[in-house]
Amino acid sequence: MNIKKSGMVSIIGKPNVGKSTLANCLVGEKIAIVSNKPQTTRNRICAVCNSGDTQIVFVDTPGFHKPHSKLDEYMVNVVNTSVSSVDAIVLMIEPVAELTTVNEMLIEKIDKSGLPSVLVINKIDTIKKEKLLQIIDIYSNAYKFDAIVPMSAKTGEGRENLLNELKSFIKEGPELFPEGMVTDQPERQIMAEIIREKILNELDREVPHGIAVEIERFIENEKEIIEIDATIYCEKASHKGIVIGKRGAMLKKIGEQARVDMEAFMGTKVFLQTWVKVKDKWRNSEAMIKNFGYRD
Ligand SMILES: Nc1nc2c(ncn2[C@@H]2O[C@H](COP(=O)(O)OP(=O)(O)O)[C@@H](O)[C@H]2O)c(=O)[nH]1
Ligand SMILES: [Mg+2]
Repeated sequence: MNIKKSGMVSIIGKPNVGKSTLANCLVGEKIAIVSNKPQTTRNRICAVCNSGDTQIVFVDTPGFHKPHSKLDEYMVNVVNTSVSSVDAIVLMIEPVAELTTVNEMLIEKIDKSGLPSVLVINKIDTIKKEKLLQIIDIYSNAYKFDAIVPMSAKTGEGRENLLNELKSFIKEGPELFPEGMVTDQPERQIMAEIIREKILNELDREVPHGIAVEIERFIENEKEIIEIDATIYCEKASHKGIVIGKRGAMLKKIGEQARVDMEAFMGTKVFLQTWVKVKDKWRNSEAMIKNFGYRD
C-alpha cells in the first residue's frame, strides 16, 4: 500500500494505564514491554502503524510521575519533550470516575501545546457502561477534547475508532518509516527490554526498579541461531541473590521466558546466556543511565 499521509501522535498518561499495551495493539506486534508495575517504560519508543494510505507513528512515553532519581528526571523529561513536535496527543486514562491531579496537569500540558487531542478511556473491559458514561461526563466537562474513545488496548476493542479519529489530524506526507520497520528501537534494546519485562513480572517492586540490562554480545552464528550474552545489573548484592534465586532457578526461569519472546520477535532460534552484576546506585549516575541506553 502506498503511503500518502503521515504523522506522529504522542501517547501520554499516568504509569500503568496501558500506554505500551496500546502501542503494541496499534502495531500488531509486541515492541514495547508491559507489566502490572508502574514505570515499566523508561524510554521514548516509536510504534509504527500503517493503516490504508496513512502511516501514524505513535510515541509511547514513560508514565508521568514525580521524579525521585536522575532516571526519574530523565523519564519525566521524555514526557515533556514528546508533547512538542507531534500532530496530535492521546491522553490515556484508567476507567476511574474522578479527575486526578496528574490528569489535570497533563490536560494543562495539552492545552498549552494547542495540539489536537483524543482522550482514550482504557480498560473498558473491566467496567460497566454506567461508569463509562460518568467518566465521559467528568472529562468532557474538564476539557474540550477533539474526541473521546473508550477502548480496551488489551482486547483491541476500540482500536479502529481511535485510528479513524486520529486520521483526521494527519496531513499529506511521505512515509516516516520504511515498510516492515515497526519501531525505532534497535534490536539489542528490544532484547534487553524483554529480559527486563520478565524480571518485572517475576519479582517484587523494589528489585526490578533498580534493574538495567545490557546486551554484551548479539551475533547470528553460521547455523542461523542468534547468540545473545546479557548482563543484568542490580543495585544491591541482596537483589543479585534474588534475581539468581535458589540454585539459579529464578535466573533460569527469566532466561527461558525471555528466550521465547526473543525468538518470536527475531523469527529465529535464540541462544541466550545471562549474568548478574551489582552496580551501586546506577540510577543516580548520569553516565550509567546513558550507558544503559537511556539517552535524549
Ligand atoms: N484489563 C485490562 N488490562 C490492561 C489493558 N491495557 C493494559 N492493561 C494492563 O495494565 C498493565 C499496565 O500496562 P502497560 O501497557 O505496561 O501500562 P503503561 O505503564 O501505561 O505503559 C498491564 O498489566 C496490562 O496488561 C486493558 O485494556 N484491559
Ligand atoms: Mg509503558
